[in-house]
Amino acid sequence: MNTQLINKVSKAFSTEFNAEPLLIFSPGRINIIGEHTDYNDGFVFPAAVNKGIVAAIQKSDSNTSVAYAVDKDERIAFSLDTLKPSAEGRWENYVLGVVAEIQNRSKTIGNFNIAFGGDIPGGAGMSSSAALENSVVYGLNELFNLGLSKHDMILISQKAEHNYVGVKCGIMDQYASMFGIENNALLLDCRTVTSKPYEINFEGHQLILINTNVKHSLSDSAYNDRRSVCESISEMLKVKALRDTTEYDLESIKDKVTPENYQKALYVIQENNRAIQASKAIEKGDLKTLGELIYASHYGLQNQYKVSCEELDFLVEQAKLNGHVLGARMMGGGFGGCTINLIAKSETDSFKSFITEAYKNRFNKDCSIYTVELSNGTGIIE
Ligand code: GAF
Repeated sequence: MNTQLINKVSKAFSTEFNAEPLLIFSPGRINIIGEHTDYNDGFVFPAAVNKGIVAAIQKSDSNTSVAYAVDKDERIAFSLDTLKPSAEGRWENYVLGVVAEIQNRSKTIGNFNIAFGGDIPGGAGMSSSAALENSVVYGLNELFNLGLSKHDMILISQKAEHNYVGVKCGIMDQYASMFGIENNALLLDCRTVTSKPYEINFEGHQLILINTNVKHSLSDSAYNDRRSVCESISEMLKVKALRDTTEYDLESIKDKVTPENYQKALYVIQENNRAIQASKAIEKGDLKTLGELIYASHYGLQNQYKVSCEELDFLVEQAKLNGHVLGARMMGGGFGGCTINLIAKSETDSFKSFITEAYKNRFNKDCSIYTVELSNGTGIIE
């Protein structure tokens, strides 16, 4: 865990509020495969990582509550009786949304102060938002003895994102961040919201992330748009979600949907199958197949689901050409953020130099490269 970050947030809280806080760590996540399948009730394969949000929280005697974003040095005071979303794109919506959703469940909380900071690069697609939401709900549950289960908490976080942030996200990010297990990825069934852990120990290989350091602005509206396309096709097929259908069934309505939307639904069906196949490949230690599935996922996201961008495509194309990367793909919602790469450990250093230079030459911009450890989910920092 990042002790520097913990000390920074803890100190900022004490200085700001003159009290001793409860400290929570809530991780970000990676996703090996299964992208845009979660809101289709399908399978995803995420893992919590050792980067995330540290929140310091404590009850307050005041008649307002205060949230302090340490990294931005911004604070807001709010009344628990008159909650409403702030302007679009504001960080406080993640906090206010969680409080509002707790109240919607007829749970009572008193005033509180919270300070938080993080070490997930903004826009990296590693879900700092779910980490923040989870840290808030977890902290409030502890402070006010709300009796919420971890499942209740992730549903509250997800609803906060829907209703206060305006992104109709699935459950993957909140789940991975809350339920992560050290050294494991979780094959999550987003219908039953239950998962099976897989120990990740790739013989001689590792996962690395390459951040494009771009975040194209259409991402939130495009996300909601994809979700409604999937829902309308499910309706046409008279199924609850695309998880319940097959390529064969989809073919039967081919002339009733646009070619673009047909491809989007086809992508979801295929990606859902890839996530399951990937879990089998991992079980068998078949990294070659896993890598091929990862590349196929990217091509689907790029050409069928159309949520990639030039920078992500470039990184994947270069990884493929390089020959030592078994699999690479964009990760998360898309339109920027990171690629995830399955690479031979012995080749990592030379690949890093190669891709750094190639990216700089192509976009006149730096990419950033991270290795992450798979870690436990949201919890109290002792
Ligand atoms: C974002 C969402 F928050 C997730 O629910 C998921 O849909 C992901 O995009 C795409 O797989 O991270």
